[in-house]
Amino acid sequence: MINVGVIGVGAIGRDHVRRLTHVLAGVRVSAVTDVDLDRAGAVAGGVGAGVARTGAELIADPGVDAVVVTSWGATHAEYVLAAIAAGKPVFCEKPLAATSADCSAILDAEVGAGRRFVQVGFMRRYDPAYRSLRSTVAGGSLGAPLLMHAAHRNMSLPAHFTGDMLITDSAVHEFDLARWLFSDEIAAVTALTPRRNRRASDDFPDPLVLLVEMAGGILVDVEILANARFGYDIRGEVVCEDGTVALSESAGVVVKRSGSYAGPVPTDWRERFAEAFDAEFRSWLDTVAAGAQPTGPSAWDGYAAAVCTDAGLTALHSRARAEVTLRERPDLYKPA
Ligand code: NAI
Ligand code: ISE
Repeated sequence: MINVGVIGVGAIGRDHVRRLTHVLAGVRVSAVTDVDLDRAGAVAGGVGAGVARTGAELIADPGVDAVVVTSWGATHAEYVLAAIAAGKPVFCEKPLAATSADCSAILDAEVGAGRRFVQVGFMRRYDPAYRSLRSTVAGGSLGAPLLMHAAHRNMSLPAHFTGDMLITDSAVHEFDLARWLFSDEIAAVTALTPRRNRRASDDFPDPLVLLVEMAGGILVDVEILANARFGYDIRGEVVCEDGTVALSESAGVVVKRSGSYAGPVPTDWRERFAEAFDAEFRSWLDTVAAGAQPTGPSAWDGYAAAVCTDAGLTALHSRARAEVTLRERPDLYKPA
């Protein structure tokens, strides 16, 4: 039985506690913490876990074999570094850290330790539809990929969500996806702000369009829409020389009646990516149980995505194309 400690039990922290308790086998949540200790107590009480007063205390707890970090992005680096220092596997929700400099410090810590401890929560890599999209492109039957059209539409976002978070918290998924889908790095990012949604405040760039240039020449356009209202709508279509491949409408039934057809649209990431979240944790827990290094998205992937979000912020604020320059990839993160 793997004993997991969870730091930060807000929206996704609670969902992962549920998953670790009721969905996945061979694991239990042994400790939780949150800056809101009442919230930590309520969650811990529901699953028979202990409450740690701080993240540091939870990481040091000998009853915690592995750590899940689901607090706010700006707090991730501190906990991930502490877990590496304690020699414990750590699953960190995206973004790995708030800046590429913080991510770089995490790379240095793993390189110093001589092994990987970190898996980053880029769960879309485990989504069956995205996996099929990727294998179709890689299979080559459609010819070389040229373009990708992507849309990331949230029904609404929490009140504390800032304009910058549309890049650091939302578009970070597309940056990782583009790198993974095309096995290529991102070279530059440009940000465009079309007519503002009437539901957005003056300084909130909703919608936002990012033009993402891959090093190999593929161009990815990403629509970020914060107030879609009708549902959580994640779209992706890759245009290749001899055809296209796209994510289909959500799984489920389609009803045809009176000359029209309709089907369900998910309401949020919990629903749309439930299978992907389960699969990413299965994969992570398998490596934890085996005492092996994680095989999922690495600290390098978290770092590369953060360099892209840094560039996206520069592009948004300067209204200029921002280039992406990565540090040299340490051997630890080179493909075997
Ligand atoms: P939230 O605001 O609902 O929950 C965050 C929790 O962390 C709160 O309970 C807060 O009190 C706690 N917290 C904040 N700072 C802390 C600290 N220093 N130590 C301990 N606890 C602390 O936020 P949400 O939506 O759950 O997001 C958390 C993280 O998960 C973010 O990094 C976000 O980007 C990521 N996320 C990932 C998703 C995905 O699709 N992979 C979906 C939603 C969130
Ligand atoms: C949230 O943090 C997530 O990661 C969701 O997957 C994303 O759709 C949303 O925009 C973010 O705020």
